[in-house]
Amino acid sequence: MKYPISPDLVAEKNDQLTPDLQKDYDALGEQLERRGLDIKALIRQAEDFDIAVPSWGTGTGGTRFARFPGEGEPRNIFEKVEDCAVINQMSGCASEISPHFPWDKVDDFSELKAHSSQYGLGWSSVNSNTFQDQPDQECSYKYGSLSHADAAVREQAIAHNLQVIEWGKQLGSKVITVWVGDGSNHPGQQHFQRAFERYLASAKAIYQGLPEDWEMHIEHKMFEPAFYSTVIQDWGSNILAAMETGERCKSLVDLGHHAPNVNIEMIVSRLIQFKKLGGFHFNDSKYGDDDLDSGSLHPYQQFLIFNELVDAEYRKQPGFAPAYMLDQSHNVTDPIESLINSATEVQRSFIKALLVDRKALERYQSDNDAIMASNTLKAAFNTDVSPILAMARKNKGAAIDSLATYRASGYRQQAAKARPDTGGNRSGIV
Ligand code: LRH
Ligand code: MN
Repeated sequence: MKYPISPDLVAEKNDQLTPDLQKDYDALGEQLERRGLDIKALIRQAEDFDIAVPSWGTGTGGTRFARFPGEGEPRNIFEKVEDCAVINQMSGCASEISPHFPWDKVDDFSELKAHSSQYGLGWSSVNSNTFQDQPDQECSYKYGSLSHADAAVREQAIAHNLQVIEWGKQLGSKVITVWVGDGSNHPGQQHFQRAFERYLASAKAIYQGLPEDWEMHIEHKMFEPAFYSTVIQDWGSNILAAMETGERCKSLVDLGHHAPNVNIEMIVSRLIQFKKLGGFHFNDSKYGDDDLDSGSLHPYQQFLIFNELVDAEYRKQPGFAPAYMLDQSHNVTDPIESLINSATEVQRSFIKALLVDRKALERYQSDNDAIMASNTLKAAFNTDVSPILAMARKNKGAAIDSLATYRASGYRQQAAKARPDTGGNRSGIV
């Protein structure tokens, strides 16, 4: 196994922090035992938790106004893999990469697979892109792709998705995520039903090419790049499309793709109930699709989402196996630091949700005891599970204090020397 940061440095830093961690861990263990919870079982769950990292999140992101590249930007998917290896080595819970095509296209996928394997990294969902025109493209996606009025454009978009599946098979992926920006900017510009019918026909054509052991995840989004209507605008259009397309076609929930204050945890509950929850793009937002760091603004909402997910596991909900992934844009932070932080913050929401006394909650719910039901969730959320997360990292050879160890490694400064900015590398989303 190859490590981008010296394991000796990680061990040296961990040795300094272990005595205090052990004290905090033992104290939490005693507290949880009094609540009928076994900290050993919780740490195993923390060690098993994993979330995929978006390849496109490793470069500095920007907005339509500007992008301010950081030092040592990854210039290609091979360097993005190295940065993802750092995120996994420091966080201990990010062992898969989600690529985006054609941004991450290579000539030799076996070479890329070998490159990732040496770091112990795998490949999760592959993402297609029919929201940008490529230089050598026949038809433009200006007026849409899978729902375009012109059959030739739809055929081109379908062919691209089938090609992405072929590339994904070479990397060992088992899921394709399909997000399209199709929609309209003017009332009357698009016939809602005909556009949706064209989309459904295209989705079925992609599903026809889906290997038996794969899933297809449809991602909804309220607006942008379309600003009046979007063909897959909300979970309603999404679940209808997933139900129409096929059993292994499911809905993906990107947290930032909803209007402010939408009850996302209830959407998750509905998708679980109808076996149509494919997975998540975790991030946070205050206004639009801000793609900010997960749990940085609404940690209680993220906890409530995991409360639904843990409840489904607790009830042994059939067909429940959602894929977890981050989807963020890092405009003012070191992307590696934000992704380490965010992976851990999503892991934190999961472990806190495991602390919920579900028997008591069920009782309070049937007794309509709202305050005690709410307090039962708050008791879990207000528990500081940091010692469990840190001990899980230590046990996996990751860093007890991930950001301090990453900064002490000087990895970013070394990357800056190794990756001279040719001004051309535009790895983040703009
Ligand atoms: C759309 C989206 C989608 C990706 C893109 C990079 O906003 O969330 O998941 O394809 O970001
Ligand atoms: Mn997304």
